[in-house]
Amino acid sequence: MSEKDLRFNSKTIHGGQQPDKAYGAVMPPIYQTSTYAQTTPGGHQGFEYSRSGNPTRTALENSLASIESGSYGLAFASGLAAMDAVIKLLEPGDEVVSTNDLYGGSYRLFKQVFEKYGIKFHFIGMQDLSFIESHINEKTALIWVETPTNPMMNVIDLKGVAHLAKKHQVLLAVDNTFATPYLQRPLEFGADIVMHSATKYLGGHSDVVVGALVVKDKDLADKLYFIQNASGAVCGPMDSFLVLRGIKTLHLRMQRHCENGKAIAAYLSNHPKIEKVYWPGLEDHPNHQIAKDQMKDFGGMISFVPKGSSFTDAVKIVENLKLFTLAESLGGVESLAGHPASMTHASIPKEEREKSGVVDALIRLSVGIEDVEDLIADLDQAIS
Ligand code: P1T
Repeated sequence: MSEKDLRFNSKTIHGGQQPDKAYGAVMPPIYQTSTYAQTTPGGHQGFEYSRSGNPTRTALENSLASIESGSYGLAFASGLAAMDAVIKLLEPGDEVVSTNDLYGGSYRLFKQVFEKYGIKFHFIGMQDLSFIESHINEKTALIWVETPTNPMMNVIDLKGVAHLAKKHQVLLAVDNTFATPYLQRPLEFGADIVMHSATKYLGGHSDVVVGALVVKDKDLADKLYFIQNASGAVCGPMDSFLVLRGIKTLHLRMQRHCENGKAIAAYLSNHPKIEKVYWPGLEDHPNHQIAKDQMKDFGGMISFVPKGSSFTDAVKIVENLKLFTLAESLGGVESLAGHPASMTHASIPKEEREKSGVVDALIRLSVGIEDVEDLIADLDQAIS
């Protein structure tokens, strides 16, 4: 059976993988080496220096390409390092149209690092395709989409945006961290680049910081590989191994994240002390129909606002949680709670942040794969 014929769950385990050539190890060994012996200058077995390439990293990169329906994968030292490589494709004077609701660190990278090199970013709501199109001009080189967005859980029409990108001949990059390829595969909708913070669901165990890019086009892959090697923020062999191991159970974990997410979204929606729940699986979510069309299920990320709550009340709730750990990050097997305004999104100015709904009282949950009754009991005691 050719690998292309494999279904998604089989690809998480077998995609891009072969037993190791040396001893037939089923799991790619951790090639913890910086360099490789050469018989004559340039006479090596495919690897010469571990910034340029490492067999454990290659195994991860092949797996990433397979599960995202791409042809080429690139693994970086973090999600932000992967994004940094994408923006380095651009030239001074280029413009980027980006989602306005996105991870605070992504906003900080665009605004505080790359704007000073003459790249201009337009941060806009992406619910309306004609509004996106009105921000595309002859200088636009890239559309940057995060969907579902962090932390407001807006869902953006990937097929629609890919159509716009093709029409105007600009690149489309999609941060697929929240959805993972289990729920949606942006390259299948026409995106050019998929990006991940593999720190999250792909790794899945909160034990590693890694980033990833996947593309279909050879030229684009070559350009990104050049940047990866020239700038050097590569994923190390141990971290590559951990993410590979995580990917092998991605489908099982995601299934449970989605089931638990659904139960908790329903619990919060019916709670008299909760004002608003943001989860794309809820029928009253403004993008519920798009989510149904482009995602397999709705994921385990939920944001909510308690009724009449202030900054201090929201902080009190997250402090009262016992089974949910108060922490940055998401996507691990254990449930986490965060307060975006003071944590993950503190680097976005308050007025900017509040325009996209990230108010002081907002709480974000990364629902893990524990017994959901225990998670609900924990939320219950913390909210009351
Ligand atoms: O942390 P790093 O691996 O560098 O990835 C950055 C990143 C990029 N994109 C999205 C959608 C993200 O959520 C992140 C990291 N986010 C968190 C740490 C967080 O708690 O939201």
